[in-house]
Amino acid sequence: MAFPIVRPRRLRRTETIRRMVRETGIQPSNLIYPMFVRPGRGLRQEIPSMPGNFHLSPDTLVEEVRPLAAAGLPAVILFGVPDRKDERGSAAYDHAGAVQEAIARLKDALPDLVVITDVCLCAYTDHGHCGVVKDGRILNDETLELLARMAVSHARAGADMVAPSDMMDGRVGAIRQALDDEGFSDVAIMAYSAKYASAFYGPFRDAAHSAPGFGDRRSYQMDPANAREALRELELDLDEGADILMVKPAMPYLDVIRSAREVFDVPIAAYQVSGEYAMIKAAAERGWLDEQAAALEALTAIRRAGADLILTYFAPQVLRWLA
Ligand code: PB1
Repeated sequence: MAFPIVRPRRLRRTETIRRMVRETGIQPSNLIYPMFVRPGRGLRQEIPSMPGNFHLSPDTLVEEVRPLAAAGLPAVILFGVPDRKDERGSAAYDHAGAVQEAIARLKDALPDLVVITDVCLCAYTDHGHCGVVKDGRILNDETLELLARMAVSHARAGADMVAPSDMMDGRVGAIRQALDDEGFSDVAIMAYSAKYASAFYGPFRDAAHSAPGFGDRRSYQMDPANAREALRELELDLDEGADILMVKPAMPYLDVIRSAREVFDVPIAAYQVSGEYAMIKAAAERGWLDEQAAALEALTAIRRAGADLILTYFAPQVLRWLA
C-alpha cells in the first residue's frame, strides 16, 4: 500500500497523538548529574566554561543536591578538585579528602540518592595524567594499585558505585578485586569502557584543573576513529566485573552506543561531556539555538541510540523541563 491510503502524517496531527506514538523518552531516572567538589566550607563558585555548574564544598554540595533529589534525580557522580597535587595523586585516596567527606554527608542527608564517584588520578597528579608517569610514559600496572586504593576509600566513605575513567588496562578487575577483598562486594562498578581521546573535554579540564601537563591521553584513551575496538573494550570490562558499561563522549559516538546496546545486555551509560554541554550553552547564549529544544533533542538522540543512563550537566535543567 502507498499514498494516499498510507499517510504517516495522520500520526503527527496533534501533540496527543504524537505523544502516544513517541518511541523514545527521557525520565529523571535516566539522569546522573556530574558535580565538582573541593575541600572547604561554604564554597559555591560557578565554573566559567560550564555555566550553571559549580565548584562546591561538601557542605554546599549537599544543599545543591537536595532539591534535585526531591525532583527525582536518582544519582550524582562526584569529581574531586583537590588543593594539593603530587606525582602519584595521593590526595585521591585520602580518607579525609573532599570527595570522601562529600560521600558521607550525602549518604547521611539523602540515603536513597545513589552516590557514584569518578576514579582517576588526573585531577590529583601534578602532571595531569590519569596514571603514574615515569620517563614520559604513563605506567599501566603501577597505576592499578592507586586506582584500587582510591575506589576503596570511596567505598569506605559510603559510595554506592565507583566509576573508573582512567582507561588503564585491567583497572576494572583490579578495582573489583580490591573492593571484594575489603568487604565491598556490593559496591557496583560503572566502567568508562569506551572512552575516547576526545577534543570535547576542554571545559571539564578547565573545571577540574586536569589537563595533561605534557603530551596527551592518546596512549590510553581510545582513537576516535575506532568503533570495533570499543566492543572489545566493553567486553573486557564486563569480563573483569563491570556492572554498567559506558561510552564517552556521547553525541559524537551514537554509533558506538547503538552497537553497545545491541551486543551487551547490561545497563549502558553515555556521558554527554563538557564540550557537548558547552557547545549548546554557547550557541544558546548567542541566540543561535533554543537551549531547551537543542539540549532535549541531544539527550533524546543519546537515549534513542540505546543509552539507559546519561551523565549530563543539563540534569538540573532537564528535571525542571520535565516537571
Ligand atoms: O565532561 C567531561 O569533559 C568529562 C571529562 C572526563 C571526566 N571523566 C575526562 C577528561 C579528560 O580526559 O581529561 C577525565 C579523565 N579522567
